[in-house]
Amino acid sequence: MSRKSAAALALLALCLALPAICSAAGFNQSWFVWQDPSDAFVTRLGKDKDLMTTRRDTSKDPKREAGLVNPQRYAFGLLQAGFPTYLGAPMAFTTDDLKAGKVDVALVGMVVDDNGGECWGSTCMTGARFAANAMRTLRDWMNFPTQGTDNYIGVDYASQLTLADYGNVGVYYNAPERSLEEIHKVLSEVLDAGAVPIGVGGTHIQSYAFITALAQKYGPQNVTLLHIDAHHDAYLADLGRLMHNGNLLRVAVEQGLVRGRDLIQVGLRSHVPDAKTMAWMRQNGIRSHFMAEVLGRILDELKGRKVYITFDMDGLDPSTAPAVGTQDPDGLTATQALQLMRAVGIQNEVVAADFMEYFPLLDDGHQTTGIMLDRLIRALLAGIAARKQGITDPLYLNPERIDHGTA
Ligand SMILES: *[C@@H]1O[C@H](CO)[C@@H](O)[C@H](O)[C@H]1NC(C)=O
Ligand SMILES: *[C@@H]1O[C@H](CO)[C@@H](O)[C@H](O)[C@H]1NC(C)=O
Ligand SMILES: [Mn+2]
Repeated sequence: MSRKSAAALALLALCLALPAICSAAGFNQSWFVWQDPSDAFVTRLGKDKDLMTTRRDTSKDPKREAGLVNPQRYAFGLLQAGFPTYLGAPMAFTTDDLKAGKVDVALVGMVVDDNGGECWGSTCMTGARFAANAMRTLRDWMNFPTQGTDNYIGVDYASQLTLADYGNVGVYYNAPERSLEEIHKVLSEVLDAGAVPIGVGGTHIQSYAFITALAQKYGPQNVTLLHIDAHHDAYLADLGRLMHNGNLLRVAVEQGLVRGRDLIQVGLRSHVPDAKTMAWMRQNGIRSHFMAEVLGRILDELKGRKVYITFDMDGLDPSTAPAVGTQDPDGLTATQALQLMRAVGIQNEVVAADFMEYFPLLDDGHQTTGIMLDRLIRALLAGIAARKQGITDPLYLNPERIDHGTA
């Protein structure tokens, strides 16, 4: 069998298994690079290969109208009571729920971790899979879901935006790349409803599924990536994997999903990239902002673009975010990162975001990193809400919050 007809057969098989993917306009099978049928990794999958992602039979569930389901018992909605959801948000289970609920932002848990204890599914550090649920049960007594007012721009995002918790995405054992197909599907459900997905996790490899889902919705190379990270994640080395959390952006550029010049990186530092990788990054026009010039030109570069923010928590300084797999000193401060989230939310149409590589098992007793992650999401929501209210200056400060309200 020729390679071409083998690929066509594989596509046919995939369409039979996942018709939603193949019927979707704008989807290109070759984005899923790991599905090369000549690769033993793919053909080794047994008859139960889709068990982890087969959807539950809901035909016997009580009938209900599509819409949001609020699992909170108490009006004040303190997160430690009732049932844990992101920011105390109501739950949605399907695209129809998101549509009927007119949801602006859907939070999605990303539970793919290190590859069963091997290195390079994520870092050699395991535990990022716990981030998705840990953020629902954060011990943070300032974390009132009913009081979502940003302290800089004075916008009450809790009343301006309709949020939903869209649950976690399924995961395959020992096959993180396969999990990306399911993540792609779930994110597409959110995007189809016109909502902005915000992912919480989890290994950074999962952001590749954000990129494919956005390419399906907006066309490839039509969304700008704002990538906040200590590391460039464009490693030339595959390390024996088709994809890992250090090379996903190189694969995305190579597959034509993102143009190098639409990849804007912030916070790079550490002992990488090496000269060869740096040359590849320059050839592809990637705009990398090292800590040496952070925040200087980023807002200008982003002007007028549709933006997907992918935030690796190790972009922050370890004193701000100790619970990451790959600590690197000299990172973004809390103030810099929160200002960036607010400003981009105001200036740009943010079409997706994720906050990745949080390792709750490595966090301190105060959950310093988890609380930081929570505040990053809130700052972004405040920016999005401010934009909705008509605020246009990315560096806007509410006059009531400065100069004793006399400004
Ligand atoms: C990119 O977006 C523009 C404007 O929405 C659209 O006209 C164009 O077809 C898109 N490109 C692709 C490759 O889909
Ligand atoms: C699908 O993507 C590949 C690269 O990943 C590209 O070579 C090919 O032209 C694309 N096909 C279509 C129909 O867009
Ligand atoms: Mn990363």
